[in-house]
Amino acid sequence: MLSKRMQEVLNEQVKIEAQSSQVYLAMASWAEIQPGIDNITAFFYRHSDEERMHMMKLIHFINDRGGFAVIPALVQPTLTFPSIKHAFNELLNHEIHVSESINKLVDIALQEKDYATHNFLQWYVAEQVEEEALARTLNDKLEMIGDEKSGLYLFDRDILNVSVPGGEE
Ligand code: OFO
Repeated sequence: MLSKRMQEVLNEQVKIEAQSSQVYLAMASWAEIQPGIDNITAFFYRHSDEERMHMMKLIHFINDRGGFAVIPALVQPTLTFPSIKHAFNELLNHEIHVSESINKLVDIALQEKDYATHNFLQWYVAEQVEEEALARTLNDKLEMIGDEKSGLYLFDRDILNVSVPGGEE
């Protein structure tokens, strides 16, 4: 059984994962109307889907443990970006913020001596390590490319084979 506090903070995480899904969905929609970046567009759509899955996993966990998962209202995400680089930079910053939030949850699970939730959260801890690493790599590549069109062409080609971490449930 979840404590009231644990339930509250897990529900806050439901909101963060839902918001992440919206943030990447907005990036995908913006990318879709930019010329020639179809694979970047697909990457953002995939990322949005993964975040929804992270939210669903939390919802089931809360309800399975005797709590009540609250479906949250969301904030409108950023809709347009000055460049692809800006969008990926926002993605990295967003993932850093999510990692901090997961770490706080882990702390609280330990304070509450809730070892089942602590165990459940380890999946998210590992997930955030991978997601941040991927976001950093992509940002580094974009930094190297600068404004070069040919570099962006190759970046878009290569991202086709990049899988977003944490796809499996
Ligand atoms: Fe939910 O993994 Fe990123 O944010």
